[in-house]
Amino acid sequence: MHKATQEVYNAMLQKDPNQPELHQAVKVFLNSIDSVVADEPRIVYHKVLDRLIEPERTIIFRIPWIDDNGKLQINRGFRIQQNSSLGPYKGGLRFHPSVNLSILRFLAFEQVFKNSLTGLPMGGGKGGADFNPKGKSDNEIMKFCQSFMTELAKHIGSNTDVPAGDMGVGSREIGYLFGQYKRIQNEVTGVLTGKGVSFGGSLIRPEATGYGLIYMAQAVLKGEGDTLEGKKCLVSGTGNVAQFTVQKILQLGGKVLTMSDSNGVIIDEEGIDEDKLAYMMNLKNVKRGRISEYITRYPSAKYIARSGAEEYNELWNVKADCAFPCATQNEINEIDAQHIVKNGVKLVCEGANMPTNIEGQQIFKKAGILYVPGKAANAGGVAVSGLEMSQNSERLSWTKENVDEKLQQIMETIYNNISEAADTYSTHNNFTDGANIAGFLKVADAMIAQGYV
Ligand code: NDP
Ligand code: 2IT
Repeated sequence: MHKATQEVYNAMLQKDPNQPELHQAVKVFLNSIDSVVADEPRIVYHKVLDRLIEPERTIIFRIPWIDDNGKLQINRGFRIQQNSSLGPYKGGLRFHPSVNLSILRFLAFEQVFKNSLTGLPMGGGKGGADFNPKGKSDNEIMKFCQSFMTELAKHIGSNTDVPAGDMGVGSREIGYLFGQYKRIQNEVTGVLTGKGVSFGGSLIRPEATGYGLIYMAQAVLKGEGDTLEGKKCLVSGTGNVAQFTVQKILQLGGKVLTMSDSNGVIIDEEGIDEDKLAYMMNLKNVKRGRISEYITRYPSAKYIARSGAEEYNELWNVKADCAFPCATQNEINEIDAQHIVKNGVKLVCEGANMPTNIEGQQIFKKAGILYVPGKAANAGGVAVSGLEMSQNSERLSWTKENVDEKLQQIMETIYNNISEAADTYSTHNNFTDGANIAGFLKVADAMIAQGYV
C-alpha cells in the first residue's frame, strides 16, 4: 500500500484494535483501490478514505424480553448506519450469538460498495443482535423481534434506513418486526424489505441472493465461452442463500454435490436433485431441523459432523468445477483454498459475505481461479430489496417475471462493470479489484460532491 493509504489503515487499527473482521474487510478493499487513489488527480480520494471506514452513526441498544418460562432475558442490539451518500442506509439484520461490533462493521462496510454496484439509490448499513434463534419457540422469536423493533423504530424509516434479513432473520422475523414498527409509528411504509407478499414484499426477494449468485456465475462463465450445464458444484450452507443457489444451479443443468449447516456437512456424490432440495427446504424452513437427518432419508450420502475447530472443512475437499460458499464469513481458510484448487475448481462465487479469508483469496489469485467476491456476487439480494422499495413507493407489485428479468439485468451489469474496472485499473478478471474500484468510485464521488461528509 502507498504511504497515505497505509496511514488510513494504521489509524483504524489504532482506533479500533479489537475488530479483526473489520480490519480484514478494510485491508482487502484498500489493497484494491490503492493504485487508483495514489496519483494525481485522484489523490483527492484519500480525503474520503477515513470517512468511509467511520460509520456515519452507530446505535447500540438493550433488548429486554421474557422467555416462555417467564425468565427475564437481555440481548444487545446494533444498527450501523455506515454511509448514506447514495441513498437511505440499506442492509440486513443478523440474529446470531456471534454478532458483535466488528462483524457488523465489516458487513456494513462491504454493504456500501455492494449497494453501489447494484446501480440503485441505496446507502449502506447493517444491524442485528447477539440473539441465538436456535431452539427458541415461535412465541419467543416474536417477543424478541417486538422488543428489538421497539428501540430500532426510533432510528429507521423508509427514507432514512431500510433494514432486511440476513443470517437468522427471514420472512417470519421480518413479519414480526414490520408488525411492531407499524404499531409504534402508526404508519404503513416500506421500512423493511423481504416482507410477505400480501403486505408489500416483492416477488423473487426470497430467491434473489441465490438466483443472483448463479446469474453472476453464468455471466462469468459466458465471458470464458462456457456455461453451468453439467458442472459439478460445491455449495455450503442450507439457509436462504444456499437453498436458492442450489435451485438455480439445478434449473441450469448443473449438479450439486454438497450442502452444510453449523453442525456438519453433507456430501452426496449422486447429486442433490429437486426432490432432495425440497426435503432439505422443509427440514430447515418448516421443521427447523439439522441436516444430519438427511442421511436417514438418503443413506447413500455422507454426513460429516463438525465442531468448527477443525483445520479444514471436508466440504471443500471434493472434486468439482465450481464452488459457492453460502454460509458465513471466513468459512474458507488457506487449506480449504488449496483443496479447492487441487480438486479442479475453476470458479468460486461468494454467496456469503467474506467467506474466504485473506490467505485463501491469495491462493485463488495465484492459481488463476475465477473468483467473484461477495460484494459483487451476492448483490442480487439487496438489489431486489431496492426493487421492493420502488414497488412500495409506487404502491404497486411487479410480476415474478418482471422482477427476475430486472435481477438478471442487474447481475449482468455488475459483471460488465467489475470486468471493465478490472481491465482499466487492474488485471483482466481480477474481480476483487474490479468490484472494489467500481463500487468505491461512485461512493467517493458522491461524498466529495456532498462536501466530504
Ligand atoms: P441463514 O441464516 O438463512 O443461513 C445461514 C446458513 O449458514 C445456515 O445453513 C447455517 O447453519 C450456516 N452457518 C451459520 N454459521 C455457520 C458456521 N459458523 N459454520 C458453518 N455453517 C454456518 O442465512 P443466509 O442464507 O441469509 O446468509 C448466509 C450468508 O449469506 C451470510 O454470510 C449472509 O451475510 C450472506 N448474505 C445473505 C443475503 C440475504 O439476502 N439473506 C444477501 C447477501 C448475503 P445453521 O442452520 O446450523 O445455523
Ligand atoms: O448482505 C446483504 O446484502 C443482505 N443481507 C441483504 C440486505 C438487504 O437489504 O436486502
